Amino acid sequence: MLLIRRFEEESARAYAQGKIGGFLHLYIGQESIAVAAASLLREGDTVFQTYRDHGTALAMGMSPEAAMAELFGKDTGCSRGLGGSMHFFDAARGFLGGWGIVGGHVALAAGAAFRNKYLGVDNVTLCFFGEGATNIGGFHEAMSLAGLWKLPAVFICENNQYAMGTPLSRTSPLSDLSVKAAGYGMPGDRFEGYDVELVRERLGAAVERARRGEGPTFIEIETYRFRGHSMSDPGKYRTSEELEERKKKDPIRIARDRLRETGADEAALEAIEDEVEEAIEAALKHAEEAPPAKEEVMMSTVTVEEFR
Ligand SMILES: Cc1ncc(C[n+]2csc(CCOP(=O)(O)OP(=O)(O)O)c2C)c(N)n1
Repeated sequence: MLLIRRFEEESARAYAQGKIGGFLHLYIGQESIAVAAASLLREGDTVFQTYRDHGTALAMGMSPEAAMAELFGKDTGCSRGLGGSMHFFDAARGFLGGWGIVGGHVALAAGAAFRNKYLGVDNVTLCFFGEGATNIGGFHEAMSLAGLWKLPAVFICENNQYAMGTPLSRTSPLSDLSVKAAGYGMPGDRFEGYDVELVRERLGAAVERARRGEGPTFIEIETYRFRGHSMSDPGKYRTSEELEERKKKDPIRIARDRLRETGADEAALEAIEDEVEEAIEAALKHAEEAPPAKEEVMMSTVTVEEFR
C-alpha cells in the first residue's frame, strides 16, 4: 500500500514537472482495495481496471520501473510507452488493462470470465470500476450476461463518491448500489474499504464463491480518493473539511496502527518505508534514462504489414 501511495505521489510530481503527458488519475486513498484483491489471486486469474490503474498493477507485482517508464512514455514501460497512465497492461501477471472508456471494460471482463467457465478451470476474473460506471449501458449488458451464465467473476465497484466532480446523489436514484446485484441475478455485498484486512475477507468470500462455480458477485466498496479525479481537477466540488474528515480513514494509517497495536517492531516498519523509497527512486531513475517509445513498435500495433 505504501509503495502505491509513494508511486502516485511521485508520479504527480513528475506530471507537474512536465515529464508525464496525457491524463493521470491517482489511486491515493484507495490502496487497500487493490492490495486486498491482489492478495487473493492465483496464477491464471485475470483482472480488469479502469484508467485509475497504477495501484492495481503494482499490487499484482508489476515492477515500479515498468509502471513509471510507461507514464514517462518509454519503451521499457509495461505497454512499451504507447499506452501511458490509462493503459497499463501485464498479461503475464493477468492484469488485462487499464481501460479509458467508462464501463466499456466490464464486457471484456465478462468475456474473460466466460473463457474460464468454457475451459472448466477454476480461475476467476475481477473487474473494478467506479460508481459512475454503474450508470453506463455496457455495465448493464455485461452484468446481465454474467448473471445469466453464472460466470466466475467478481464485479467490484470502488465507490469513491464522485464521478469526476459529480456526487452519486446527482446521478443515481440509489444510495446503496449493491441492490443492483438483484437485477442481475447475483448476490450483492457492500462494505467500507478502509481496512485492508476486512476488504480481503469480504472480497475473498466472493472470489471463493466464483472459484467453486457458484457464479458472480457484485460488490460495492465505499472508498474515497484524496486527490482530484485527474491531475487537471481543481476539486471545487468538495470542501477541504470533507477531505480532512475522510483522511481520518486513510487505509495506510489504519494498517500502520493495526501493525503497531499487534506488536510490530518499529524498526521493521521503518525498514518497509526505506525499501519503498529505494524502489521509487530506482523507478524514477529508470524512467528518466530509458529510451523513448519506438515508432516501429507503435506502427506494428496499429496496422498490418501490407498497409505500412
Ligand atoms: C463512456 C465514457 N464517458 C465519459 C468519459 C469521461 N470520464 C472519464 S472518467 C469519468 C468519471 C467516471 O467516474 P467513476 O466511474 O465513478 O470512476 P472514478 O473515476 O471515480 O474512479 C468520466 C465521465 C469516459 N471516459 N467514457
